Amino acid sequence: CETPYEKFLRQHHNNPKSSVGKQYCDVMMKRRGLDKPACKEVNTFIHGTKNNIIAVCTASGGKDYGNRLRVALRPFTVTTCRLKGGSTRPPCKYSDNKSSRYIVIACNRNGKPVHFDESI
Ligand code: UM3
Repeated sequence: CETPYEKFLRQHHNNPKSSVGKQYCDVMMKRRGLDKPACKEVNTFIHGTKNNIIAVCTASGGKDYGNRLRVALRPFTVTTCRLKGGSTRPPCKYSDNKSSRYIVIACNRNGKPVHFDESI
C-alpha cells in the first residue's frame, strides 16, 4: 500500500513539469486521483528533484519553521492548482498558477517529506 511519503509524491511531485498541453491542473489533478471523492480545493505540484525536496528535511536544504514544519532555503518552481467555482463535484476545473516559491513541508522521522503545508 501507499506510504505517507509515496502519497506526498503522488500529490505534490511532478518533475519535470508534464507537458499535457493547456489545462495542466485539470489533467494532473485527475491523473493523480485528486478529483475523488470530491475535487481537492488547492493542490501544489513541485517541479523539483526528489533529492532537492528531501533536502528540505535536512540542514542543507531547509530550516525549522515551527509547528514541526520545515521551510526551504531556496525557492522551487511550483504550480498551484485552485478549484474554480463553488462546487467540489467532479469534473473538476482548476486555475493554474506557476511561480517560484519557498515550500513549507513536514518531514517524518526518516527525513522524508510527508505533508505539504504551503508555499511562501
Ligand atoms: N495545499 C497545497 N498547496 C497550498 C496549500 C494547501 O497543496 O498552497 C494542500 C495541502 C493539504 C491541503 O493537503 O491543501 C490542506 O492544507 P495534503 O496534506 O493532502 O497534501
